[in-house]
Amino acid sequence: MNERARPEAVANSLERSAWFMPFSMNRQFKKNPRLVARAEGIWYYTPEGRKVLDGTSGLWCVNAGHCRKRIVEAVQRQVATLEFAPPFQLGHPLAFEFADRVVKLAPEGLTRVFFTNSGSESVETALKLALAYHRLKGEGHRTRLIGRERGYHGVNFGGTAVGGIVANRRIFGALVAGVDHLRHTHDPERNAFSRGQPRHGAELADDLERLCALHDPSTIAAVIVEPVACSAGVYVPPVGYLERLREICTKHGILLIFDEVITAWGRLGRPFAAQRFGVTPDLITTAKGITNATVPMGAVFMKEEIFQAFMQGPENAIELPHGYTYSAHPLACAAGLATMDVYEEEGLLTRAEELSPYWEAQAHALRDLPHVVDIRNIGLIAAIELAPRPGAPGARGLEAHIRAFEKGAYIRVTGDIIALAPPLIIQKPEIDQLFAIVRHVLHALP
Ligand code: PXG
Ligand code: PLP
Repeated sequence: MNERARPEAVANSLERSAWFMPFSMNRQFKKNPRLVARAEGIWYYTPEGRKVLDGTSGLWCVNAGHCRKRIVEAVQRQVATLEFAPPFQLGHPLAFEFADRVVKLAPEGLTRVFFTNSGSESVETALKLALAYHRLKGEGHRTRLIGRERGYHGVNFGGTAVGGIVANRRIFGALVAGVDHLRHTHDPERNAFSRGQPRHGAELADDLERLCALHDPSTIAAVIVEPVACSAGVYVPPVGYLERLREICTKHGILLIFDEVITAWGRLGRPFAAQRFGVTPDLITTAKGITNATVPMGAVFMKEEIFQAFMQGPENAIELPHGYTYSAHPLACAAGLATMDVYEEEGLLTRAEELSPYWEAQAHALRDLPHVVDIRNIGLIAAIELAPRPGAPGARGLEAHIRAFEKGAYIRVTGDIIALAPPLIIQKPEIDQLFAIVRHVLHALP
């Protein structure tokens, strides 16, 4: 056996590793690494063979569970048949087939799709489409982009700028000019321990009117929000909030972008959160679950009218000077088509709706455990917010994450908020197992 096949040998020497890990505590992690070497269904396996329940679908992306045979085999066949084809001025059949397949699942009116390789690239693409669309319509004065406090829109320049997580922004300078932010919707005083959508806060959408008054609405190109803000700690939209945001955008000719990188592909019991909430944006960004994370891919869905705005010039000119080397990569398209087969055959795009009442009850049963100050849930997502240790925000959350891994569950924490979002194939006894581990950890946690 060579070194590469021996994970223990890797673990022993990680402190000197060349890998600059993303969004990680590099030095601390490499001293005491948590590794997984194999996965199947809802389970990860450590190099020693210990089973760990994947409570977060990887990073909110492995919606159909790990190493699904059908997807794996589709990718294996594709890599041996056509491993790459340029997407600029050349095509391969799977790209067209996949595009037509996914738009059928999209909210009514979002009829066209642009492929990227990640959520971050989807966000950049959507923001650029919004700016270009207005210019093509003779409204080039619409240059401002509006995000929201606590929003996460990936890590590229545009997405970092419209994002609203301070820790992700402050060391990167001025970012992009002409960006402003709506206030966030978190209101624990009125809404703590809400089940599903909180009752209070629809009026927070009127903050967009404040920004319109400040900047003049004719300067604003687009508003981008996550229907459920997942990354910063799971903030479910108050009843009526998204509807109100939609109304104000329509009134002022502003494009509404839903960033559904996490919420699409069944997480809320519908293919898209837009369908779950009955609010249709002009553009939707997705990634992650579109290929069950087997091969990186992202996609931006848009209304027909936006697509058509680009199709007006001479036919011998490039309509959109934008795209990625790996847009519609053959392996991603093959993985995506097989993923849609699995989602459809197993009813996974609506399964979260069936599981949600049970999930909600199990989550809220943690209410009286030590440190718990709020519990939020929707679809197959739950957040358990812990009180921070005095003077050490995040320490309790991190310790919960480490202890849960030792006890056999991989759970995501952001600061002192635990976020759970298991694969959509999870069964009720496994939901019990996941919450039993969280319960055990919270009881023992100082
Ligand atoms: N938009 C949203 C709403 C996201 O959740 C991105 C954009 C960026 O996607 P990429 O594929 O470029 O990472 C995301 C990604 C977490 C976590 O632990 C969340 C994401 C990524 C990594 C970790 O909450 N969301
Ligand atoms: N930088 C250089 C020098 C390149 O040539 C390219 C693509 O050709 C890129 C960046 C963009 O890479 P990608 O298309 O993979 O995003």
